[in-house]
Amino acid sequence: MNGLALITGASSGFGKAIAEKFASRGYDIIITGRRKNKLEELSSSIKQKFPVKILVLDFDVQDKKAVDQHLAHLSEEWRQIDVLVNNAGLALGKDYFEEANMDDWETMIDTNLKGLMYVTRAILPFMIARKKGHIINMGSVAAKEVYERGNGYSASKFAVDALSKAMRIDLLRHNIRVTAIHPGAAETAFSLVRFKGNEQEAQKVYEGFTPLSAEDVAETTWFCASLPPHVCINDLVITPTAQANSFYLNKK
Ligand code: NDP
Ligand code: 8X3
Repeated sequence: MNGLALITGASSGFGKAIAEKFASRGYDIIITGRRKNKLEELSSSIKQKFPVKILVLDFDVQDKKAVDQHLAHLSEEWRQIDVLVNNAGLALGKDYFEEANMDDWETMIDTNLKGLMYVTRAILPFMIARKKGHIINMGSVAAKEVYERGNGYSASKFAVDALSKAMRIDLLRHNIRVTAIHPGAAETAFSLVRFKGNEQEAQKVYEGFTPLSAEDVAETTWFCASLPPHVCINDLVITPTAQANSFYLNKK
């Protein structure tokens, strides 16, 4: 075993690819999400390929009690977490501020921001006791620039950016690395979730250019985690070559 990583939102997209990447490098993994069947499927497929231990935990990161029940009471073996990847998150809707659904705003803030805080607080005592650890927070280009109709999602990701900076300062005395990764357009279930199952709308997002893949983001996450312990990537923005930032996309 080369280490232990906990990856939230591992039932799909980036989290799934990150779990596979870490397992391929000999890491034991704790994989979390709400869809237990997806996590179990991933666990079985990884175990067929790599000799690693996997703990599946299904809970909603919005539910503080559930987060604590699942994470604060991990057995000694599963407390030795070297890397926490706070990846679980979503966008819901793409509407003008005055028209956006307030429940969508609340779900994004409760998941992307508060969920990340709950998970991190539950895990931190284990890292602090070991005087080491690496927290990797999944931000977005939407954490760097606000775009039209991105209001609530951008706000939640700006908060992730701010929190990553704050964690890096406060956790300095505990020798804990904090990295924020900010991807641009990547083809996962992200847009299908954002557009609430509307496949046509979701498909349009990725037309006319080559988006990032989940594997691209997993490779980058692994890169950050695999650097020597005295090196910390603070902030990393990764876009497709066809994308400069939230505004400029070179679509054919
Ligand atoms: P997916 O929809 O493919 O995956 C999202 C993951 O988050 C799923 O595993 C889902 O699991 C989990 N999740 C969502 N809500 C909750 C919740 N309440 N409790 C627990 N788990 C939850 O999208 P991506 O892989 O693309 O997204 C991963 C992260 O990357 C998100 O934070 C997203 O904002 C960010 N991102 C995505 C970009 C993109 O273009 N794809 C670009 C920049 C950032 P389940 O449904 O089983 O609970
Ligand atoms: C996802 C990228 O541009 O849809 O975080 O906000 S974007």
